[in-house]
Amino acid sequence: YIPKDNRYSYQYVVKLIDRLYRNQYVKVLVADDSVVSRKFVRMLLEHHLFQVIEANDGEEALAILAREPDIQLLITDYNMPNIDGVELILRIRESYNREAIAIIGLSNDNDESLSAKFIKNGADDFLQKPFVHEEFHCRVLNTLDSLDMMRNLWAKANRDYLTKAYTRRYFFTEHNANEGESGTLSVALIDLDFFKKINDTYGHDVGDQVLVEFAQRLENAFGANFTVARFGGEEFVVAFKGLDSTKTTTLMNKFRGQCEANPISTTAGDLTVSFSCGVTTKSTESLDHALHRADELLYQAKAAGRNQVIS
Ligand code: GH3
Ligand code: MG
Ligand code: MG
Ligand code: MG
Repeated sequence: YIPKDNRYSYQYVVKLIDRLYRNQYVKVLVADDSVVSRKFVRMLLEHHLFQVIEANDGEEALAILAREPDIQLLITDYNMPNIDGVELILRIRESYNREAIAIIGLSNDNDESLSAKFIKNGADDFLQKPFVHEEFHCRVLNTLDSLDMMRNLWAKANRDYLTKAYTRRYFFTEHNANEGESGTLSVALIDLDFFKKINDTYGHDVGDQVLVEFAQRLENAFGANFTVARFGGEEFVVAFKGLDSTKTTTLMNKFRGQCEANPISTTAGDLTVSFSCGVTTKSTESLDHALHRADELLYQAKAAGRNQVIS
């Protein structure tokens, strides 16, 4: 795999080897109506260890994407029956942004405006057929590097470093993006009870272990249509789409029971951790306003002796 041409830098070769290792887990979709062209691109990709899936037109590419959400790269031809490559990209970009999937356009048309057309409509890059193999590999590599970088940045901004729960920032931006959506939304504001005592007794590391496990339990507790975010130190929020506060309270109480019954195992032994919770349903008010109410209910739960959910 190491290029014969020794002008490549040591760093480039190291990057290539690292990339080759990761390529085994990367799915690439190749959409092209020409079997010869498709097989050729498959051969080049498989030479670099990628998992390749083929589509012989745009419709098939869309169907494959719908059932295989973990495809990282689409390489698409321009001229294809029914929908062409640019139209295909336009449709994909309606629901997949550049962090979701990278796209490279291909064509053997002599139309000089085609590369700009591809890129303006959502492709990350374009290659004129026939191309030099080395150029193909460089462009695929660069495109996937950019995708990785975008995903890393996204994760850093939107996932909490310690618990991997969503950040406060994600919680609000996601909600603002869906502001126009109708439907019920309930929020549960959670604060661990006497958490400072865990830190003081067993140390900050053990406190961290509790936070990680607690966030994981929240993430696994409620099935679909909910979002868990870490709001502050030992404070979490869960937003439930389509549930009123009565149903949300029932779910939170069930979760509270599970926490009571299952101590969290840490390096300092098994620790039973309880939490207090305020639950409310958002009306036409702002999210801030609803959270403020949830915070007051949480305060009441603390004042009433902790380890309870109040709505
Ligand atoms: P209450 O039942 O009233 O909520 O009591 P509490 O002790 O949980 O409340 P308090 O707000 O006094 O303490 C929260 C503690 O959480 C204080 C802070 O040191 C700790 N904390 C915040 N962030 C982290 C973290 O990332 N890791 C660890 N280990 N502790 C944290
Ligand atoms: Mg074609
Ligand atoms: Mg607190
Ligand atoms: Mg607390």
